[in-house]
Amino acid sequence: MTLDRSAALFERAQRVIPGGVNSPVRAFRSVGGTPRFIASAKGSRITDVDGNEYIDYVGSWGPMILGHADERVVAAAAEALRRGSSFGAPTELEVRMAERVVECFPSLELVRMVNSGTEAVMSAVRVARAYTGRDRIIKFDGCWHGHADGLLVKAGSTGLQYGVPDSAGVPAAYAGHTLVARYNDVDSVRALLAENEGQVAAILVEPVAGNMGVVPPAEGFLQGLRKAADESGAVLIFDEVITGFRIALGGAQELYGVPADLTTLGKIIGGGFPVGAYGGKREIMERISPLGPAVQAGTLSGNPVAMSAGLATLDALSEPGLYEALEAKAAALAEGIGQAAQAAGVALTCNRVGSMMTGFFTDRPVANADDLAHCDKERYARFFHGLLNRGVALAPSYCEAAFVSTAHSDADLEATITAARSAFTEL
Ligand code: KE4
Repeated sequence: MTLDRSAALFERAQRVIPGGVNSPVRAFRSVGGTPRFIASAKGSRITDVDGNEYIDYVGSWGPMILGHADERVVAAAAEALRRGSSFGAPTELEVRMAERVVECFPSLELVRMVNSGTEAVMSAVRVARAYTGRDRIIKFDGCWHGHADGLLVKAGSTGLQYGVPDSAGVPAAYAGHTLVARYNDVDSVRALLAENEGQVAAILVEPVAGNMGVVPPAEGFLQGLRKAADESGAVLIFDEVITGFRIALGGAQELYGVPADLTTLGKIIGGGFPVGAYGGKREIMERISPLGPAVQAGTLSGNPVAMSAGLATLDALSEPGLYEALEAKAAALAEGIGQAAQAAGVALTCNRVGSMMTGFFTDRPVANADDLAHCDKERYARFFHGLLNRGVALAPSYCEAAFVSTAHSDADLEATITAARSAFTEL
């Protein structure tokens, strides 16, 4: 496998882009080696600039649930583009997107489009503070909600993998309003609520964590957060940027039957274009301008091309039986990789919810960020490269998710399991 062009591009990139990448995880720093510069992608496959092809389980970190360059999405985006890429004025497409989101998420009465998941969560936190008149928020160790200042506290994903869960450049005054609880531990939330009585504006959670690797909610965890929020007057915010339309059409709220007060979305609803959204109860969302005093705005919010690509994606996801088929594929993959690890005598814990999953190199459960301490990160890095060299692309970080798309064929899954079987023998 030659990597000459990726290596040369990475060299060039580092002269003009911090770390040579526009998002840190892409730099391969936590797994080592040469980041692959991608030339194109189609279906379940991506091809790098040296012509190497990979079965892709990064899926652009979640958006590509239909696989890459899905014809329906390409056609919709191209058609929108021909009518003009951006107007800075309302369009019917935004109304249709909002209606679809509200239809799929019964807890949402009003929804606002923005341009990233970061912007969605930042805005949701602001409106929760405006609604409650309170300043503090509770987040969970290992959860990532994008890079808004106050959320870079014990942050997962980029925070975890680069050992900076508390980012430089964030004034203590901002971070000081952020309280950190332990995932899957409602008592840790109740303790913070008691210590900060009447001061907590929101409990913010990934209802299925995807940024400390995949960590499902323990039995009763989400229900416990719902009860704690109701009793304390805090707004319950489900960050469904990953899980929204990923694990069910109605996300984690559909799967677990626990409604949030505010929900954030992103990734899939843009079909691969920049997007985010936040929404929830009318009485809360009416605090946002132009109705209320909480300000939020965006030049490209509700962009017609992103809306078209997103709507085409959501149309395709509404196909009866689609999520059941996706579940079966992901379950088969997880089962096959688990068996391959066992056959090679490799300790592997696989956490999976629907078509998002993570294999942790440990023989113990992984139920919160503390549990990552007993996971072998170096082994993950070796496994990552073992698969990459065999034409399979996982996330270049132990604390991210792998995503199965509707475009992954049974042959792709078989090839992946075969590659894993071989890679496990070299760990
Ligand atoms: P963006 O600002 O990257 O669109 O979304 C931020 C965000 C918010 N909430 C959750 C639950 C998220 O997972 C994310 C972003 N996810 C990461 C991967 N874990 C994006 C990849 C990256 O940072 O390059």
